[in-house]
Amino acid sequence: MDAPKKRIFSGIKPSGNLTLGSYIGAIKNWVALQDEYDCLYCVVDMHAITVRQDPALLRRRTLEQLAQYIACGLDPERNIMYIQSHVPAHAELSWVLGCYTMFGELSRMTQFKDKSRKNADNINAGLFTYPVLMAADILLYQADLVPVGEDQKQHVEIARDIANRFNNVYSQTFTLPEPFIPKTGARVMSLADPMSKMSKSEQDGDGCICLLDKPDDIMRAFKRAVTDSETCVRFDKENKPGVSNLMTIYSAATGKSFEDIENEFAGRGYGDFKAAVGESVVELLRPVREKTEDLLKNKDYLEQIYTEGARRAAFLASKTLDKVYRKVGFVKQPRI
Ligand code: AQP
Repeated sequence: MDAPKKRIFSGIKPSGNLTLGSYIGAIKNWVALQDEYDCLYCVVDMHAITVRQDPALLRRRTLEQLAQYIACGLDPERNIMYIQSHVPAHAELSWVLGCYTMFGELSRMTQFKDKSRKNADNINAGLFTYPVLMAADILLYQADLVPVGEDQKQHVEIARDIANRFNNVYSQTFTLPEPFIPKTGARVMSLADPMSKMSKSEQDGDGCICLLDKPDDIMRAFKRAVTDSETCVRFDKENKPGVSNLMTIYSAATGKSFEDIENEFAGRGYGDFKAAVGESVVELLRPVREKTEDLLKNKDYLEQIYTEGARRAAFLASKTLDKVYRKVGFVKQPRI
């Protein structure tokens, strides 16, 4: 008999339009993993409200994000695809796990420090306990692997620490998850400021490419991308962050190695290079944009996908939550 497939959980918060960073750093890898693993891919809307959101926009983006998952190649039959707030077990487990998480360890999370700096007028408790909800997302499904970018690695580590603590107190309950970090394209930087990450919630100006951007806008952003005062296309993250970022993007879009790219543009200026990167991204995103537009015309189909996804996720989640409630000493719930 075949060994059971390992399980993967991952999600993206609909805090802005999906970017080229979300695609290269997360979704592209998810697509590659769906054959080999048993995957749950979630739109984590509960995480999005740690930063103030416009309600109508959040609702729209949540559905658009689900449509974009499918348009990028995620198959709703093979994967469980759903919206986090549709499965109450995420919030329920999060409360329990919060009682097994230390104030000190949450205070050390770099994302909390970053986001507190950026949202100084709204440093809410949700922003602080975000990693506990993320631990619940992962541990509910007994996920073995969590594909994340470098910046989220610390959150998977804390999920592991919480799981370990709980298992030590009550006997084996949770699988200890491992971060799964892709070898290339792990971090896509802003085109306008290659020292900062390309982020969904910072989409002003030409630094950010969104999956639904039109070809002209994409080409314009790449033409304006910040490089350096040399003219040589060479991968050197420290001294040439702009060019190295463009090489990472070009490599992810075309499958070419950094060496191939250096050879292709040897003796040619940055103008040619930037145009080639822009064109490769236009072609990469064209089918995603067209398919998303089609899917968004069929809201009934999307509703069918997220309803079925939530049903399948809730079934798996209830098994873990029942076990946890029993172990911590809650009286078995009556049917109400
Ligand atoms: N620029 C990026 N390069 C590589 N990977 C990225 N990811 C996001 N941006 C990049 C990866 O996408 C996954 C989901 O991200 P998320 O939305 O849950 O959290 P995030 O990393 O905080 O994303 P953003 O775009 O920066 O959102 P905001 O601006 O709202 O905080 C993760 O695996 C992440 O690494």
